[in-house]
Amino acid sequence: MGYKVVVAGATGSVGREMLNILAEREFPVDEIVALASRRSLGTEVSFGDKTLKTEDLAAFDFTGWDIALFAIGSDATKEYAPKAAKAGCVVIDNSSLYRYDPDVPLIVPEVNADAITGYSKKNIIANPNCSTAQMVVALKPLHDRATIKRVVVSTYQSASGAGKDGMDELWDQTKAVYNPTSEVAPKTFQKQIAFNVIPQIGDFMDSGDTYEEWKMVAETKKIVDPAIKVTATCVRVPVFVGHSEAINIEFEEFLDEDEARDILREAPGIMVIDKREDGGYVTPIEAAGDFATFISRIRQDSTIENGLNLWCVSDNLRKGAALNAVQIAEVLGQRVLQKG
Ligand code: 11C
Repeated sequence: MGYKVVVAGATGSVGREMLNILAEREFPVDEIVALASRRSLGTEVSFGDKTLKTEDLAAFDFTGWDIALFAIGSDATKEYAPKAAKAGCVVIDNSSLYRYDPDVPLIVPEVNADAITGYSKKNIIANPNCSTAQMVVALKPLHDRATIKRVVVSTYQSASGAGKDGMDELWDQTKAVYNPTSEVAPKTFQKQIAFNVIPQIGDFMDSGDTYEEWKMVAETKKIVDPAIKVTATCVRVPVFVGHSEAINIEFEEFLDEDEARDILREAPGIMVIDKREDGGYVTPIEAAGDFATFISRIRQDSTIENGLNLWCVSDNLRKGAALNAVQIAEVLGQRVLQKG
């Protein structure tokens, strides 16, 4: 016996990946429905070797459905998540709406799977921001060994973090660079993204940080440890899929780079590719389509007593969104619902 699963936002980049990953990981599905807004109604989406026709989210009755994976943005989530949760369907939500709610667990299964029991307060579980998810997978095993005091992270985030519109803008602007008569003005991004980098992801806050930077701080504290100090600079780069991060970590205790490499090699969800030679590291194009968070360039930071630097790359649509949501569904199934 398996689960009755809903994927809401099934025609978006993350929703499509949710369906792919449910099929790839052979999640025990008895019945599945792909929901979309009226605008994309009837669009066909793949689920393994099957094709599903999307149904209307606005008219859907969640009664009798076990798990709903939501990839519909905060506004629509505000309307539909309480409706689904009230009908007894556990919502795993990819938007930021519930992430900072103390009554909603925010989960990265490799890090804090035990928090799953908190789901019952609202019948909702939050999926973190993509740039946080891959970073905390790397931080947790190191924190367990040497206690992290402070993290300084700079991100290099792909256009797909802004969905299909972001990828289309990068594609169209790139083509237009070779055809100057067809200039494509920035719309999804604040400045030209093709052949450029943009040090803004999300709106500015009073502190001068952007919302994306604030999320990395707040989410790391909620998922790993509130005592960890984080400062982030988030940058959009002209890459289609795969977020990269240069992470500087200061520990309470000394942690040797070789020991850190060994710890990370053994840690769940991580692949260490760290050869000190030309090309002996992972780039986003290689991480795209994969499940793993890749760690490279592990080295001592000799400017502080207990410091390390590393390079962290992952598929933002997968570990950063759809894969993590499906992993949460797996934990929910195995530990709580126990139907599969
Ligand atoms: C980006 N990280 O790359 C964002 C996308 O809070 O789930 C995901 C936003 C979020 O633009």
